[in-house]
Amino acid sequence: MPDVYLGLGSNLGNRMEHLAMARDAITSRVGTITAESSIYDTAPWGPVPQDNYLNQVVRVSATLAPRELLDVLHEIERAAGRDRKNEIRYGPRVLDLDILLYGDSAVNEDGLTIPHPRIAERAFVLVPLAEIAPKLSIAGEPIETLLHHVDTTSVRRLNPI
Ligand code: A4P
Ligand code: MG
Repeated sequence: MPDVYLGLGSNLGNRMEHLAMARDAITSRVGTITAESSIYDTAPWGPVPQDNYLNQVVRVSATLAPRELLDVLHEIERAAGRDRKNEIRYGPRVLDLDILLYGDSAVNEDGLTIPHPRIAERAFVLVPLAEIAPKLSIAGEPIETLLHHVDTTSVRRLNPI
């Protein structure tokens, strides 16, 4: 089974609870979580002014094909209260679940691109991903190299409770 890396994010409501709910739902509906990063408090990335996010990356032994996985992730987002029809791109959200990597597969379909096309620009993805997969390469680039090109100062690791 391929190792799948998922990015979790929340910046509305009880952010911790949304991430916990997402991990539970991923475990029961997608597959065993084989690694999880710390949780990070991160400054908002992108053009929309908004509150800080909590972000985390998990590795899952996936039993679902990429498209089925995306559908299940959307259902989990909906169950957390996300309403895609009434939100702005890159804006605030109760829960965002992104497929970062799906083994070594490349997927380029309508509405699904893997590896996730914006990994390299996002410290809030690279820092937790490097924590659990320090030897990973993305499109031929070692994650360590990618990390050198982003500003990681506003990605703050929370102490485990
Ligand atoms: N989609 C295509 N490929 C994928 C993939 N690999 N994984 C499609 C998941 N979805 C994928 O997703 C819109 C559509 O992308 C989905 O329906 C699916 O068909 P989306 O999550 O609403 O947003 P987006 O436009 O794809 O943007 P993206 O790049 O996922 O942005 P975000 O992360 O959702 O933007 N700042 C911090 N610090 N932390 C964050 O988590 N998140 C956002 C929200 C903005 N700023 C942030 C954070
Ligand atoms: Mg997203």
